[in-house]
Amino acid sequence: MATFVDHVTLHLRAGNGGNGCVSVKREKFKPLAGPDGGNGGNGGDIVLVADPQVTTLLGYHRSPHRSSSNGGPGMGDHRAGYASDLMELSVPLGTVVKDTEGNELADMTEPGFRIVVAPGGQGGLGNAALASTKRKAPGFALLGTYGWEGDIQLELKTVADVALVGYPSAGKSSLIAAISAARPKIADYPFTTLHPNLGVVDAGEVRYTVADVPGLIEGASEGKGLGLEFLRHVERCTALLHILDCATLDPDRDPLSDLDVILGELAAYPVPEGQKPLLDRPQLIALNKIDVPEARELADFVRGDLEARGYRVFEISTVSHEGLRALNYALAEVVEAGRVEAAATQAGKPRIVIRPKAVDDSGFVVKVEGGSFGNIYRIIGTKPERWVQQTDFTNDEAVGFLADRLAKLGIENELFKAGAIAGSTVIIGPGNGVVFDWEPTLTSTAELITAPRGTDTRLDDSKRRTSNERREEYFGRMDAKAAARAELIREREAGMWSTGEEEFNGDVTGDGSVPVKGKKEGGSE
Ligand SMILES: Nc1nc2c(ncn2[C@@H]2O[C@H](COP(=O)(O)OP(=O)(O)OP(=O)(O)O)[C@@H](O)[C@H]2O)c(=O)[nH]1
Ligand SMILES: [Mg+2]
Repeated sequence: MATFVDHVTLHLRAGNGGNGCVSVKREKFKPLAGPDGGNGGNGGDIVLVADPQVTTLLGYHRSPHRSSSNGGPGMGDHRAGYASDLMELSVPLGTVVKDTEGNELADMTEPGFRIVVAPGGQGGLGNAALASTKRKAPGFALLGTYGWEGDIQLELKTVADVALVGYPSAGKSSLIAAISAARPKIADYPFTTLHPNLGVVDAGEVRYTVADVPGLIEGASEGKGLGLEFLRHVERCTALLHILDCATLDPDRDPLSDLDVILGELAAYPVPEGQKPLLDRPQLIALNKIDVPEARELADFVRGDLEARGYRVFEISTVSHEGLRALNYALAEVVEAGRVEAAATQAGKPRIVIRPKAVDDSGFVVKVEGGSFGNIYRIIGTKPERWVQQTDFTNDEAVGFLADRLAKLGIENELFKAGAIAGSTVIIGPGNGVVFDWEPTLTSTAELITAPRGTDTRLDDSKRRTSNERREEYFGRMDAKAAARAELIREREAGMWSTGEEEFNGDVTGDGSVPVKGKKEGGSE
């Protein structure tokens, strides 16, 4: 049995960038004639391309691991490394690309549509490219970065104009075989069709596609029979054609109740956002098997009822081919009308101009995490993480270059603000990342307190009192003194002090009513 695959998880690994080269040009009389190490080549991207020639995801089902090649390393004498070719994976039209969380990345409905699903790594700069007026002979080069590695999901949704729906053995596959060149399996047992079949029909000027999906039964929305799973393939159709079996031997079934059951199941199918629900699309009815005399009678009998419900009804036989022509032309008409409507809505829509947004990878955040040996400061950001990947940690010059780059980005300031001190643990990147003991390069106090330029926070909170404050303070002190003296005098009068008149020489400024013998009288301090 041919396998039908409409769902694949691809495991991708894009190529890594090549390392830059450290090299010094040597000539006979110029042993150190300047740096000439070339750049590493970029790793290959992995690109999905919508290709009308491809009809199945089977190849990806059988070999889901795909990887593009790495970039070559740079070489001496300014030779750049090999830049890897991108890898193109052709997928059928109608493939929906999702990430592992199920977020839609792209809908490949246009032939030739391309999407980079796994970007390759960047090649590292060689020492020739790193040379500048200040650093004339760099003794280091940058390493290549890693290519993207991960999983994506591909989901195939057939693109057809008309979808045939109905009970098993109603004659859907027979109809597609009768009106198109498709040759699906036909047999008199239910669920002959296990996957959708596509047929192309020519009706005069109009050419349209018809999809036959596995039969539906009552409870399909709860997973009975083959369930509603395959309705995914009719999501994009313009019109539905109900095939009703008028020659069924089952005494409990008749075309009208069959139709109601199918309508109920279709109503339960959730279409993706932004698309018309299945039952809002044009629907036609074909009463099949009228080559059988009883079936023709039954068809004539129910026709009126169906027409009264507003359907266009066709009596057909896929065996004798009766009524097929009229049905073909009617379907062509509906499809054509649908195309005109779609074109009109497209024309009415503002034209979408896609301007690639500048990728803002300049930002970074410092996160403070508690650890058993004090706080850990984690730096998350595209640039710092990439720079760390590009650094050869066995080369001190390269490490110094990294430190300069990080400081220039403002990471030191942010670390100060977050409360880091010399010796704090700093990690760049998620997970274990790269761990440093931080040695700040900033030294002056003014920088330490990170005040804006032209200000010094040390001067801000001045402790000098105003003269008013001083005066009040002075009077307050005097009042307190007077109160204390008055208290003492009262206590003495109350006889708490036996003698001590001689020792008490102070002035009375309190209530002053008690004459006290002393050396000075009425004087002030
Ligand atoms: N007499 C008669 N038999 C028909 C007609 N159309 C289909 N059949 C028979 O009905 C049976 C089922 O036909 P299929 O085309 O396989 O039905 P289907 O709707 O595709 O069924 P599933 O794939 O199981 O959902 C076959 O034995 C056909 O020969 C018709 O117009 N007249
Ligand atoms: Mg079938």
